[in-house]
Amino acid sequence: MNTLESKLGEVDPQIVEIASKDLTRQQNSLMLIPSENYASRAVMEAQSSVLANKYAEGYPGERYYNGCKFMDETESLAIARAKALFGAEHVNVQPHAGSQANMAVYHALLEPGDTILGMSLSHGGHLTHGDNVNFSGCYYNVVGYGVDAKTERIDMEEIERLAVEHRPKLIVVGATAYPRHFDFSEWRQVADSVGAYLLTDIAHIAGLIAGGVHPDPVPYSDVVTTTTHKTLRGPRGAMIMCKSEYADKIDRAVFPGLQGGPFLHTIAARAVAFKEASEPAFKIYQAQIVKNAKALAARLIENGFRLVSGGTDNHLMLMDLTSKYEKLSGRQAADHLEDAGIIVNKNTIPFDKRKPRTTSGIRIGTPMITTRGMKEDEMIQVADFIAETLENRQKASIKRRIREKVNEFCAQFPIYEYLG
Ligand code: DSN
Repeated sequence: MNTLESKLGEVDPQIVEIASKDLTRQQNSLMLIPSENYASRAVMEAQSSVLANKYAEGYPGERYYNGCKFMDETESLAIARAKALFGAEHVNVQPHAGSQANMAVYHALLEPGDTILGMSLSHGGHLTHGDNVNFSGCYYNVVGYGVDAKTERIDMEEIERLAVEHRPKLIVVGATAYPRHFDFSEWRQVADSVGAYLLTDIAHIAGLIAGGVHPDPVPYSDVVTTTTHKTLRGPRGAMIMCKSEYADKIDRAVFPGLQGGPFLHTIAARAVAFKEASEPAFKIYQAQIVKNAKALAARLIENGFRLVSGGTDNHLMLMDLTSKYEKLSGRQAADHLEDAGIIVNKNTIPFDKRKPRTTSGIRIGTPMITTRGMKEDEMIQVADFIAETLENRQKASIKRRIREKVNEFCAQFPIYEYLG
């Protein structure tokens, strides 16, 4: 865990035991949730450092507390590294999570009741892109867009039509379950044609962008938000990047608009992650994530599964279960797979007939299995484990046997080495 492990074991053995059990689960499972990753030991050490002990409301050089010299150094370093990594004009590293980052952008640039155009949750968007159970759907007038029924890809002519019809003040591009690239220059053109702000939410693909294997939104967007713990492989947290002209508004929206004291220990850990992401090995890692996703997708298709849009360009894929097992829901499939040590999440597919708690699909991603060193050859085995489990989902003894095989397979790719 960290250098405090022995002390923690003395003070609170229950917490150590729970964390140790999860470490074992993480080692022995095929973790395929595309929004998760294994943060490095260096990231986790920074997170558990003494920087957690300080209030530092405000920004470097302008704090509301004394004693912030080293908080300023920490936050300035994180900002400088993020700017260099993404080529951003201005960066705010304080948002505690992705939802807060998006909320801050709306708070900075919109008035309640303004119109936003965002991807519907059921087609792959995020709750904060305007879903009606989220603050974004409550306080703003939301127009949702989805994918084309035939291609299951975003149709830019349809986006343009919606923009012209509804004149949004802000357009959100980004997704949590969209397996294809975004062409950000086209989104910029649409935003310009109606005078809208362009917000790009790269939470899922930030690592791919930093690694140069996904088109870069920064030159085209007014504001870019991201979490730091997905493909970027840092600690849980978020940040906002923007053009200089929005810097003051964004900063004031984060603090004092929405948050109080920043979490400097996680900001330190973000700085570590940005340093790791600027190293050549990170580019190789990101390229491998994509190669693995393509190999996994190809083998799942060979196993008779239909993937939304026919495949993937990024780190994730959406599997439509109805094509092979009409009665099997995403929820049931994810539970059966967990029985075999394979962790995915249920997910709606575009035009899903089932509800979000049930779903007809599962979402599968390669960031974690790539972190532990798996390559294209291993993707064949991973896809075959998934297929065999779903085919034998009612047979507990077969699922138990697959679980043992998954254990043995995972043992060849120890996460302990990566975690230090
Ligand atoms: N919850 C995240 C995901 O799993 O994609 C999005 O915030």
